[in-house]
Amino acid sequence: MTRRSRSFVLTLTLALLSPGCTSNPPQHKAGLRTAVAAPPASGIARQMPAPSAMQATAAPVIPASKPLSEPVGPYRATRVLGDYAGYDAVDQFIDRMAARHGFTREYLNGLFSQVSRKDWTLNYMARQAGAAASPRPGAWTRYRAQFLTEAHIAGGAAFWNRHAEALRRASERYGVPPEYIIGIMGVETIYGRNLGSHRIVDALTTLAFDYPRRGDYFAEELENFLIMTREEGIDPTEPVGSFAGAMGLGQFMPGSFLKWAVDFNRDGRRDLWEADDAVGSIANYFAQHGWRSGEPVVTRAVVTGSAVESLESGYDAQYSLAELQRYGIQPADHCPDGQRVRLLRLRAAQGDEYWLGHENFYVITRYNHSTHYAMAVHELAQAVRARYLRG
Ligand SMILES: [Ca+2]
Repeated sequence: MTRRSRSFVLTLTLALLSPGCTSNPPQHKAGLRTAVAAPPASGIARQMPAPSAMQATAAPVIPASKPLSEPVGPYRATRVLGDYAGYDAVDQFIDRMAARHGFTREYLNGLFSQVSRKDWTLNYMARQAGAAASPRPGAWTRYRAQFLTEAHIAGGAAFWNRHAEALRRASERYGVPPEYIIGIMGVETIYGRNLGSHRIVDALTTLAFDYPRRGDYFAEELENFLIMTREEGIDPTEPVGSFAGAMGLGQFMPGSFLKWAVDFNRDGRRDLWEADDAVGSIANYFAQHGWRSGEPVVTRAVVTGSAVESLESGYDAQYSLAELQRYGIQPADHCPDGQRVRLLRLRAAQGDEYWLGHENFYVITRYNHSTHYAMAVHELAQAVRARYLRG
């Protein structure tokens, strides 16, 4: 049996089982999930100008617990017309969506006939691919200045005041302090001010079929997006967001939406453009990635001598405190006992700064694989907290 026909049988089995099993979801869910390979998605986040949750792996998440609902929108065609006419890869993608998820080809042909190829995005991605990888002196100071602005800090304190109840509830349920939830939204979108205006279906289709370097990743996100819009009853041409397909206040990619978004205001929908759902979803994302309630994020390091320069640094570079001590590196404050830390070097305008990143720092990098990103979230969180408490 081919993979496609096997998927079709599984989908059919699922569709037949679902109606009578609402109180006991079928046990096929896990098997279906693992039937789809998840490619690594690292690397691209560092090349993005605006941070986003696109680091999350794009393994399609198959909604086994709900019966299939009808996709939304008046789309119907016998073949794809427009920008994506004649793309074999698009036709194959449509075949896969039909076999694996029960979409009709007529609907998807009609939908993809409405999609625009975004040449601006392709040109931008091509330029980014050649960008320098290692930070130059002063890089951290320049990066930080984009996010530690008055608009970010005052806006964060105002957001906290406006949404105090949801933030308190999320903090209690998931163990994540409000200021870190706010820090993510501040860095990502300035609390909804910069949500992006690119149609998600255009962004993901363009990157899936015209950007070979990461085409597989974006094709899986496109698959997740179509599942998401069907589950949530949204016309796929409606959602807008970043040029790379990230959505809402926290800029979730569709795969992250399916796995970690929550209906935190309990209105029956997961809507990441709505503040309460965004707050709960970001807190859930952190909790599911191992946030440790009550533990610190970073500790400043005091460095003696120059041996530190021979050590690898970055959010993946882990050491024990004893190892670091041999290289002249000590924490400036008390650190949690017995834990390994990550040695972080930030290239500030006044010289390099060294910090020790704890587990919670690493959790922030799961949102975007970047030391600069996680440090900006941390510093903004602290600045917003100070402003909020000042009143
Ligand atoms: Ca909701």
